[in-house]
Amino acid sequence: MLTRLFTALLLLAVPVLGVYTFVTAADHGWWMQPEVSTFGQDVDFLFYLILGMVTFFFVLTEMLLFWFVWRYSKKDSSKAVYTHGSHKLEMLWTAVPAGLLVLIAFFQMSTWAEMRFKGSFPEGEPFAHVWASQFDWRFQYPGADGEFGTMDDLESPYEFVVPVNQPVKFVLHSRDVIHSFSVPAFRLKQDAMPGLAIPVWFQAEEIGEYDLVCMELCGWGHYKMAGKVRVVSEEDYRAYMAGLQSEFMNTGMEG
Ligand SMILES: [Cu+2]
Repeated sequence: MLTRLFTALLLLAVPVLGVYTFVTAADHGWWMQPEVSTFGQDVDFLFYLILGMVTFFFVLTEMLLFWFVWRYSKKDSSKAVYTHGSHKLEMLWTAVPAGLLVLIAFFQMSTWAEMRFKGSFPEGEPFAHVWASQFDWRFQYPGADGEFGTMDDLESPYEFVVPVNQPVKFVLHSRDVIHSFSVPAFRLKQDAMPGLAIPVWFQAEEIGEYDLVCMELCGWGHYKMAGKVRVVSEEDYRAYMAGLQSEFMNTGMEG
């Protein structure tokens, strides 16, 4: 009986501690970084919607487990009911998750369209090509002629510099295996696939430095495949490009 009581209390502790950790996570710095992109709020809304559903059913099932173990922890002469299943119950627990999935599918449509549909992409040439390889990120800019694949292309490793409040479209590539370009503060994640050129876009709304991490286990050095996205003012962006340009020219002359 004691073990059953202990088990019951343990089952009670799991949801209580789970919810407590969730509620106090932000105070401990365990929560998500604040979002700073135009679609960040929409992604967060979907995240909280799904988290709410999951939390509800998690707490409900844990409480039921607790209640049954507690209720039947006494040793008495009552007999358990033997059942071959219930058609009604099976219908119910198929229909409810199916309904919830349809609900999620409905709510996510506009966000998905905004982030991934071709029609939502900013017009014009891409801003940069981003190359992932074991184990770094390289950012290729078009240089003074505004065209990619020419002699004056500029390249910088690890640091992606973009202007604030402007849509930034880039093309994502991989030189070897599957990587994933992820900037948590932008709520943006896209796999880089060898052989594919994948267009991606975002618009950052706050000046600052944000972590860029590889979100696909890509080999022994995956953990250090980190970079920065530096969001700067229009002026600073131009100055950065000019700096990159002169660095490129100088290296050319000395080399
Ligand atoms: Cu990687």
